[in-house]
Amino acid sequence: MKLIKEGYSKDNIISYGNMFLLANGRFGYRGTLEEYRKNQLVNFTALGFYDKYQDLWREPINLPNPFYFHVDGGSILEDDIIDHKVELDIKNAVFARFSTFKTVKIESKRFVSSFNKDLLVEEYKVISLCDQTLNISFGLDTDISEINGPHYITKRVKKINNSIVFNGTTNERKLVSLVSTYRCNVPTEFSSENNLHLFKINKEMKKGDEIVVQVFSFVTKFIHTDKLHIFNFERELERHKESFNKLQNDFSISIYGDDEANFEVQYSLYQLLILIDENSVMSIPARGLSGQTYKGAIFWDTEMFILPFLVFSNPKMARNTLVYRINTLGGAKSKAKELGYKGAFYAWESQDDGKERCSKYNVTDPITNEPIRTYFGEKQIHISGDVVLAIDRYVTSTCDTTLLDEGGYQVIDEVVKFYKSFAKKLDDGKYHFLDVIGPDEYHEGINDNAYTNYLIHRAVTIAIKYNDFSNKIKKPVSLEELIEFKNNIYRPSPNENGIIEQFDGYFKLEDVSPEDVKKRTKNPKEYLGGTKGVATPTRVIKQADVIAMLVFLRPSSKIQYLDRNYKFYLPYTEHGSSLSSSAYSIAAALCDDIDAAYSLFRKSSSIDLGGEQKKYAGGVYIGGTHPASNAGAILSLMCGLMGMRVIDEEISFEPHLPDHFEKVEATFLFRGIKYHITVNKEGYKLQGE
Ligand code: IFM
Repeated sequence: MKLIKEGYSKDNIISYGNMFLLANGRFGYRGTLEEYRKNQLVNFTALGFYDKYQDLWREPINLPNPFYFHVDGGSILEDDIIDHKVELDIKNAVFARFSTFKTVKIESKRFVSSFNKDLLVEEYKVISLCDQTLNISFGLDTDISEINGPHYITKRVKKINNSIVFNGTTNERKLVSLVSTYRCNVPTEFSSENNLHLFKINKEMKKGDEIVVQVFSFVTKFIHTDKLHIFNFERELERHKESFNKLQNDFSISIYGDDEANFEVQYSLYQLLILIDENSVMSIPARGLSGQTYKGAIFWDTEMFILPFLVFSNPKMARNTLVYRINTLGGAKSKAKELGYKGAFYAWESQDDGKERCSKYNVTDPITNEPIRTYFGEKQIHISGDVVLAIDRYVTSTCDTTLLDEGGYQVIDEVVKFYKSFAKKLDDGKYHFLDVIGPDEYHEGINDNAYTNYLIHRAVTIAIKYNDFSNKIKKPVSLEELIEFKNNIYRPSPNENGIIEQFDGYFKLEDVSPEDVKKRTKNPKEYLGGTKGVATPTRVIKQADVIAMLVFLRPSSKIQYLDRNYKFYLPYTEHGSSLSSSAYSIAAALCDDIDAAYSLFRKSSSIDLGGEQKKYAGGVYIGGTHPASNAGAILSLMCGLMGMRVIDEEISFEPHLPDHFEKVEATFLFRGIKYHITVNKEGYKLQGE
């Protein structure tokens, strides 16, 4: 199955870079063409390898580009193109390019090895279309694309035989080494100039003659250039495919009767599978490995959207993302302490060490370029509860309780301790959570956000459930205290119309639609929320909030209000975050609003395929891929349209399929058993292996 785009337009350079992204959970290489440079956003991004330059945002580093090629008469940036096509084989994670110019034809194939995680491979072929003398150059481009760089204080390049060895030192004094070997079927000369370290060919060519270059680029300090001869293109390609295919063994999902939607789902799955590294000690950043956007940070996206997919498809990787939270507990405790609380307040934007990396000025005014003060890091306290919920989801879906002993329970305890120290017991004898931000980030500093308060109640319930597991560790909060806390957490109740108020005072805000609010902006990139945002005095919200609470937590005493809340909040929701549509799609399906469920599901599944996507938050570029939306699409299909429910460890389905779907088939893991499910409008058939 392939994603194919024909023709060339410079307007697509950035979006195709995301769309044709290759990655292997450790490194990402954007789907750019070989003649591109940093202005075309060539990014070879490393997961978990961050650097800070001066007082700019700390972000993941990019490596130099080993796949730079320039052919006289064969550059899409300089020469007229006759035919052009790019392809992504999404079952095998292989990128290919075919371009015909007047005098040459170019064909290339590239993969980021899923087998050998430090290896990236490319084959580049130039076919002469006439008799001519041809100039070709290829090699390493060390003029690296960086948002908040420069990240290298030294860049040393050495040519050894047919290899180029790069050694760089970052501002944080970390060493980066990349060894790239270039195998070519004709002799070359070498020279370095202006950050381009190039092998050069000047050759008389007859019509039909071919020049083939194979590049093996290895990220390491330890490989000796002598060892690079061990790589064989075909063998590495086979190993890579085999390894990538293995990731698809335990999970698949197919829609029959809607080829477009089915393709988008397979593509969403691709975007998720390229982020799997079963040996990782890191988690999955909000923009995956598509570059440096959002500081390469891990947000609640992973716990609330990606992890539910991972427990069904790759429990090992699901566990890794939680081990990452266990390993970064220290960062969460320091953050709580710095802000005057006890326990663990996880970073809103978390990197390798778990410290808060969310800037106090996360967006800018697109007209004046002035930074705008935001409070995401200080006030979005739901992040800690999201981690607890994910731990519980992992344990209940896999039966792997070892995670609790290996730090999981400690995380739960420290989170509860944090919430206890954050809570204010008011005159009504209830614990309130004041001055927070909920998933709808537009309204800052609000009191008693429904999502947050219900989530905290659930987190404490989880702490009580696992209390026995914590025998070996010192408990920061006793069982009696836990029970007292839980029983007295204030959770806003539905009003006389059955609507749960998103936060205290929300109903009093101006009743206006997102479309009308947007008409009040002076610039299309303007940030709608925060102190000065046009949405702030209104009911317009960025994304699912009460609906996220009802859909993700399904509180048994409130779920009967889903329908009324869905109808109430949907018209106020801007879906300004890519996370929103999948939560609403599930709600819509459960409320039998199938048309809306289907179109919101398609909004999630097409996010990285050129559909609508927000590229700016204020003046700050936030483009890239959207793994949480990719996972959200799969969840909307499973938990919304197919109506999957897990009650008391029993799986059941209540289909809400659109009329044109013949059936949906899926394979997934649950509690160590592999299931096959077929759902059609009449019902479902579930089989365990
Ligand atoms: O985590 C989200 C947040 O909910 C909305 N802004 C973008 C973040 C990263 O996807």
